Amino acid sequence: MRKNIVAGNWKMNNDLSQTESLLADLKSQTKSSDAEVMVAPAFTNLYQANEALKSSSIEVIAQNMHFAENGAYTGEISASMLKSVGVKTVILGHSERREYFNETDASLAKKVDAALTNNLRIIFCFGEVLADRKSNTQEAIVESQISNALFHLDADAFKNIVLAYEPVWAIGTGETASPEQAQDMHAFIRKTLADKYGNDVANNTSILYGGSCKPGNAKEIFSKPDVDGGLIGGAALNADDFFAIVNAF
Ligand code: 3PY
Repeated sequence: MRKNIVAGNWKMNNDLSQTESLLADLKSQTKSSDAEVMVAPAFTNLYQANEALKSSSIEVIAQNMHFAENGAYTGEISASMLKSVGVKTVILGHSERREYFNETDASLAKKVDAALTNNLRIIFCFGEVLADRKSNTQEAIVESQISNALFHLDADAFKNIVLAYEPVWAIGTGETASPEQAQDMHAFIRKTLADKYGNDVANNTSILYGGSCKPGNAKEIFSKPDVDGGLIGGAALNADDFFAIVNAF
């Protein structure tokens, strides 16, 4: 059966000492839900974060990676580099990567393949922009993002894939999809998976919601049957807020 997951995407926030201090705050929190908990600090702090969380159940994950194994890609980080500092899960396709770093379905398909080849679990992000929602094309957009980057895979690959629906109009804007809008899209995503791979894959794949998820709205969003947790932005930078979300199941 699929798992509930709450993952904190720290984005480009927190230097080493701020990372250590937030991790200490996170370690002092009490988890009262069954959710798997993950945090994604900056690349520079992954090693120390992993060391700091060794005795805890919080997993340290990465925010991105390159598709090549190594080579002349100045400034980039490979899957094996992530593995060498203890990372087992990577976020791919976040809307900020798509918008500011020109990531496309095609480049993401290559990253997906590289991550799976290296036995990394993937949190694969996608979602429509406001203009798509206004023109009521959000389902077609989401379906194309998923199929272009993932549907060359076999069913077995989905054991290592978590999906994260993040409507771009709700990221960093304070806007949130209503719990009903989230549920409608998550049900559509699950049906898209079922149509391609069958009910087993569809029912066993966790689908997270991302986009201004916070302590005040997490409970209602997570109560929806097809929402299996959240990818959390701003609220993940405060241990009390983050754990209020973790414990919202
Ligand atoms: C947000 O909620 O701002 C996110 O981008 C989560 O990844």
